[in-house]
Amino acid sequence: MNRRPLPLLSRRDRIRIAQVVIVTLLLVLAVPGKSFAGANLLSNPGLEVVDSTGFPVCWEQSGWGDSTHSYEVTHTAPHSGANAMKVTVSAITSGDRKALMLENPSCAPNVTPGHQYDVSAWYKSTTPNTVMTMFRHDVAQGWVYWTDLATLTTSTAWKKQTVRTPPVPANTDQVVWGVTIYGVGTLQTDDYAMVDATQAAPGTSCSAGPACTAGAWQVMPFNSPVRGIHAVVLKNGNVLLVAGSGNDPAAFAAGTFKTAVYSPRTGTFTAVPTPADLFCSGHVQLADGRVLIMGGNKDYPAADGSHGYKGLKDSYIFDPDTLGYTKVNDMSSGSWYPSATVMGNGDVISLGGLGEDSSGTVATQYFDSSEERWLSLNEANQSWSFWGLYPSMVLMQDGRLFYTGSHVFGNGLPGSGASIYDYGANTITPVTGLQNKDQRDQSMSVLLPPAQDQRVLTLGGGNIDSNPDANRLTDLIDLKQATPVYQPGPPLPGGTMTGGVPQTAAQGKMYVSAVLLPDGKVFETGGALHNRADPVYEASMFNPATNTFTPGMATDPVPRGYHSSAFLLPDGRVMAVGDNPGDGTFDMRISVYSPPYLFKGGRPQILSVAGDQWAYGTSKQITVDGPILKAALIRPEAVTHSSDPNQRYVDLPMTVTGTTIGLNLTSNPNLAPPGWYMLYVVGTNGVPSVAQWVQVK
Ligand SMILES: [Cu+2]
Repeated sequence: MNRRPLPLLSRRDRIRIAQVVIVTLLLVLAVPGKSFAGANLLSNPGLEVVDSTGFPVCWEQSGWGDSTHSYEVTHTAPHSGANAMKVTVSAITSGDRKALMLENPSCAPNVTPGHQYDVSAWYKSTTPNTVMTMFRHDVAQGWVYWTDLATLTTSTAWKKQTVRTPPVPANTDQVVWGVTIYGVGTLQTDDYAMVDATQAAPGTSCSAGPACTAGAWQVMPFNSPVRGIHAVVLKNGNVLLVAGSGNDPAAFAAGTFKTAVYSPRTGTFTAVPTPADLFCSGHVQLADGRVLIMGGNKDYPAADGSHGYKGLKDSYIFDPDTLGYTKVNDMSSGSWYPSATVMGNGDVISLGGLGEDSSGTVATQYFDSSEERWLSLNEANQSWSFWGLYPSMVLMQDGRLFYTGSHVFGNGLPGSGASIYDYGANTITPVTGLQNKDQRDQSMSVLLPPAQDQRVLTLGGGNIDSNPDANRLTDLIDLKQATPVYQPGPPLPGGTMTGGVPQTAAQGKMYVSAVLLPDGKVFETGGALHNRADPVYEASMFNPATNTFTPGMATDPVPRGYHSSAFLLPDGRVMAVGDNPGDGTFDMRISVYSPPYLFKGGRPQILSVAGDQWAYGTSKQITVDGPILKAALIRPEAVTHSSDPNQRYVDLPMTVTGTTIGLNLTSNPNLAPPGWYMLYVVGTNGVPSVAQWVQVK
């Protein structure tokens, strides 16, 4: 039974000859140490959960060469539980057979470069021709052979083999390992374990050292080929990075506009021909997962000062399947820095930005998703209001839009700086309570998890015109109230400036990134103290259940100020791109954050989902490999300039029957606008699964 293609066979083949030598060396070098009380990082370590074919979940049969062999999940005298794995080779002329962990993001344990791990398995073997073998996932090369660890001597009784790995090489994020048999005989295994052996942490559930509480960043060993100003997570897990001219007037003059699609699992990029200068456009995923892109840069400011930035009317749909842009009709007004919010019916409302003549766009621009076109001015309700640049417009459960006060460039809107816009009734109602509304430039607003609670958090901000120290303000609002009013939230934790200089008590940050995580917390990261200057190194975790920040999360080693973004990847990590300081340079580095939950144990496995289409108000059955705490849908991000008004986390109440779970989707499309979502479950150890993609419709 081939459970997946085995692209590594040739590589494994090549290293076969060297194995005996390596094993001998490692047996000398790798002294098994005492194991600490750290979490077992493996999924299904006891082989107790099997899939529909009866084979253990997260394990696979592999190997190469010419042999007569069989795999069996045996129930006869396993080391513990009901299952052990038995590999029998009855004749062999070349090659080997392996029982190996699955090389996928869900099953492969996450590791930290530089750390060592104690790996162990219980076994019985009738042949000494056996070896524990390890592969690693290199962020630039994919899965590659890493090392052999230890032979398993013959034993008729259950015996435990423990070996400590060498330090994990740089640029590694996951490993898999297993046992190989390359002689005639029978090898049984059971009760695998893998524990971070780097930090002694007796009595805790995590032994990964500081990463247990702070998480950890990795800077990729390659750069983005484009200036990562706009980032959209696509329905296939890849990331659309749009630069257009990338804030480079020379590129604009040359007509050089760039887009790349990044594949996080392979570290590869695909260049996409870009039809217009989509620099500072708006973007949002449509119900079918294609990306609607609107506006962009018609011109840079004139050298003689006769005009400022001008907005394009152009609009395109990017298709993740064909990697192409298709033009749709023009918007009614030019849009440089427009917002884009998807509505419960799948239509899109775009507000704000600068028009073709550099003046503020006052039109409400409405994209009809069924006709796939922008309505003309008089087909859409018009309030003729200027909403500023990238106004954060969050869809409320009753279909109105909450303007959070988060915006880009300069002062907030006149009045209280926040409001509720009812498109249908064509009314705008002021919302009070936003603190210091004229210093919330490039703050960030998020609809807190779960969307059902209808609470918004707005974080930080500054003002590029008056250029004060950015602030630590946060504001919370409960949109379920009849007359919602912002209340002051806890201050953003203080960070450090360049050189490790601590911020003063009054200093905060603008260019904030806030990312909803599968466990229902909000990771906030990045930022700077001043206009395109003075990066702030600070990251924290906001818990919506307690309205508190946990300070001291690991900070991105790369400055992330103007034109930076951070967003959730399907595997539960956070990716950050961009930084465009005042000297005009652009930081092309990519960093990826592993939250603390990735160090606390094996990941829960979503074994099956009853189809990827999901109608409102219905329950979807999934099966999992063990008890889970909760389940949620997260809308993939489409972020730029600290602005992603569509980011949301939709709680899925569960009907639990053992490991079969009915997930109940809201009947209100305003809580979960149609589109592709990432479905996560969270295990009892607080560790989230890798996402499964489902389409809500
Ligand atoms: Cu910009």
